[in-house]
Amino acid sequence: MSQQNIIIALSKGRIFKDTLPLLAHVGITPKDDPETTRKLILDTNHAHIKLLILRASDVPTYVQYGAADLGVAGKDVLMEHGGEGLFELLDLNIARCKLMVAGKPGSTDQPGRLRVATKYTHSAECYFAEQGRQIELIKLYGSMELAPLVDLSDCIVDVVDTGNTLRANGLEPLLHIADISSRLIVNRAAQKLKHREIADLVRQLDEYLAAEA
Ligand code: PRT
Ligand code: MG
Repeated sequence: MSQQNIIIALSKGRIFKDTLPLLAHVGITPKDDPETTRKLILDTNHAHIKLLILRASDVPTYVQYGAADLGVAGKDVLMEHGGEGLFELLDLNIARCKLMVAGKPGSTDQPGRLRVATKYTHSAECYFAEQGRQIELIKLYGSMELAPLVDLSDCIVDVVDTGNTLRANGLEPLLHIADISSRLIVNRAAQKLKHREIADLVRQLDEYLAAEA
């Protein structure tokens, strides 16, 4: 039986770096390094397996529409996307961080409507609705830490790892929204049509992750 093509969507930076050892374990080696090549489609040592290099927040979209069969995306990105048409196959336990409300100490204690600056508008809306708190959302695309410093907002919602970026700007993590790690995702069509290849890959990755844990 001939092997079906498998396209895996990834982002460069920490997700690519942390996914490389996982791919190596299942015998997949990219032919180029996305940090140095300008190519957005990377060949691998297997003719039927290619990697797409995307903006982290675009990975779920490429997989949802079938432009990629599989993808590696942070749970923060998946929560924001909504997960329509996607299945989470594995928690890869990489690129771990926490989705947090952050700000100057005590900034969420004030009564009334909180002004929340974030790129995670959906997650922020859900979280504060659950808490029964009225907020005003201010959509940003980056450098969220700046917003409370210039009084654009009372607080921010962002992912935090070491907390160094917050600290360097006089902010601190205040409220925990979710623990985040990256997930292997698939769309319904690939799951059905490429079941054998994907199940094989998932089994090997799962064994590796279990041994690492
Ligand atoms: O950069 P771009 O806008 O293209 O997209 P992105 O920032 O979403 O991508 P990328 O590659 O930075 O992150 C990909 C995924 O890694 C995210 O979706 C998260 O699931 C996960 N991840 C893990 C993180 C971090 N740790 C992290 N620390 N994503 C971002 N950060 C940021 C953090 O917000 C802070 O600004 O890194 C900065 C340093 O963090 P501290 O707390 O260690 O100082
Ligand atoms: Mg980034």
